[in-house]
Amino acid sequence: MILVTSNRHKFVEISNLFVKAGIQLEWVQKKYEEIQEDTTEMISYRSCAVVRKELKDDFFLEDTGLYVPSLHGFPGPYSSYVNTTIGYEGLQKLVAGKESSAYFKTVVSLSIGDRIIQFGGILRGRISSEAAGSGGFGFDPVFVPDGQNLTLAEMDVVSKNRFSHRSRAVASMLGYLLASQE
Ligand code: ITT
Repeated sequence: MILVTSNRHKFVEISNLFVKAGIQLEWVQKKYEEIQEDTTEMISYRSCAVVRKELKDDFFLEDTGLYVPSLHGFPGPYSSYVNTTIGYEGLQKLVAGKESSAYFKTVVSLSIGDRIIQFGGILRGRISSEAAGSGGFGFDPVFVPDGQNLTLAEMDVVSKNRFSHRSRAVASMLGYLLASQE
């Protein structure tokens, strides 16, 4: 199966799950055109539809957003833009003095045969006022999952994969792929 992403961290996290499932994963490192939409589902779907025109083999990609309910869901579908502009420090400032709960949502879009099938995964937690850790990427240094004391950036890939938004979405897709192999 082919994963299309420009992000090496995503590849490392996902390949770890594929190794466990005994399915080979090939990485096509590509920055595809991300069409701005109102939802992570639509960004993922539309991106998949664009890449599908060039890539004839079956593949998947995923889009992830960080949603903060006290900011009315912001940055959500604008997470990429927020990450490259104000970064997690800017997000911490926006959340300061407000309810800090937040969640990541990953939507995998699998292009298989003549269909696009989506799989979702959510991780709930909160935005910490203190950044910590040097692992992971993006908002990981300020995101503390529910039931944990550490930020995602303080965890290794195997620990993050135990409960992350991405691992949940990919696990659903792997279940589908393994069932359709039988
Ligand atoms: P693609 O090539 O796969 O699109 P990307 O890095 O642009 O890679 P997204 O658009 O899905 O990925 O990510 C939106 C933003 O959310 C981006 O700035 C990431 O850094 C951040 N992000 C995504 N997944 C994350 C995670 O597991 N932990 C922390 N931040 C994450």
